[in-house]
Amino acid sequence: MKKELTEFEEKIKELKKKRNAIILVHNYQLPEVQDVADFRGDSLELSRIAAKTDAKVIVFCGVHFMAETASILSPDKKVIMPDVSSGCPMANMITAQDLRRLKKEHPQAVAVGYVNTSAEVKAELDYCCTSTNAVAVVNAIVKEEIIFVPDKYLADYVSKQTQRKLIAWNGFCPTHVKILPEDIKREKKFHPFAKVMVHPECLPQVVASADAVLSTSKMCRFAKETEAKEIIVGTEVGLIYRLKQDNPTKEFYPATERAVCPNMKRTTQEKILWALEELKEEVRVSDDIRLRARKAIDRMLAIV
Ligand code: CIZ
Ligand code: SF4
Repeated sequence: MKKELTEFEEKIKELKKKRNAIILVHNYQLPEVQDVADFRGDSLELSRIAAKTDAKVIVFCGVHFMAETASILSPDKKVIMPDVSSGCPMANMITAQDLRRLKKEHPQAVAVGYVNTSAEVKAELDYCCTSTNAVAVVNAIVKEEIIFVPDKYLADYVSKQTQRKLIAWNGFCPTHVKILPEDIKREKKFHPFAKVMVHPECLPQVVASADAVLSTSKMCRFAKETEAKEIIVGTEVGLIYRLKQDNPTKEFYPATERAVCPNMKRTTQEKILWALEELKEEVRVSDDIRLRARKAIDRMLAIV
C-alpha cells in the first residue's frame, strides 16, 4: 500500500514543481529524506542525473563535495544544498596546497584522487575516481608512479587489486573505520548463512573478511542479484533503508550501528522545504577551478 504524504511531503512536492526542481539523495541520507527523493544513488550516479535532467534546480541531499561535483558537471543549473555545512571529514583531510606539495615531491607521478575531495583538489588531479571504478582507473594508467589521495584504505585495497604501488595520502573515513573486524566476526556468528559485503573505505582487516568489497551502487546491485537471503552490510547504516525497500524478501544486518556519518544526517525534510522556498544555499564552483576539475572527471569517464 502506498504511504500517505505528510504535510511536509505535500509542500515539498508542490514547491518542487513550482521551482522546476529535482531532489537528488545520496544512499546514506535519512529515511525521511530518501522518502522525498526523485533519485537515490552514489555521488557519481547523482551527478550524471544532474547533468542530464531538464530541471533548472538540483536539490542535492548529501555532502558538500558531491554537490560541487554535480555543479561541475552541470554548470548551467542551480545546485542547492538544504544544509550547506554538511562536509566530508575525509575530503577535508587534504587541501590543494598539500596535493601540490606531494606532486612536487613526485614530479613523474600521475595524480589520482577519490571523488571525496574538494573541487580545488580535483583541479590538481590527472584522474578522478570513485569507489566503483578506482581499480579500473588505476589499471588504465601506464606510467609507473601513481599518487592516490586522500583515502589510505581505499588506496590499500586498490593497490592489492592492481598489484601497483601507490603513493597514498594519510586520509580515512571516520565513519567506516568504526566497523571493526570483531563486528564482522560477531555478525557472522549470529547469521552463519549471510554474505558479507563491505565498502573499500573500511579497515584492511575488515575488507579481508568480506565476501564482496563494493561501492554503495554496487552493493545495491549485489543485493538484488545474489542468491543469499541474508546480507551483513559494512558501510554507513543509511544504505540499509534502501536495501530493505529494494529487496523486501531479504534480510540486511548492519555490521555495526556505530557506522553513522553525522554529516549525512544533517539534511531533513524541513531543511529541504526551506531550501526550495529560498533557493539556497547555492553551491557553485568558480570557472577556473571547474574547468580544471572537469578534466580529471572526464578522464575518469573516458575509462569507465
Ligand atoms: O561516491 C559515493 O557516493 C561514495 C562516497 C560512496 C559510495 O560508495 O557510494
Ligand atoms: Fe565522508 Fe565517510 Fe561521511 Fe562518506 S561516510 S561522507 S567518506 S565521512
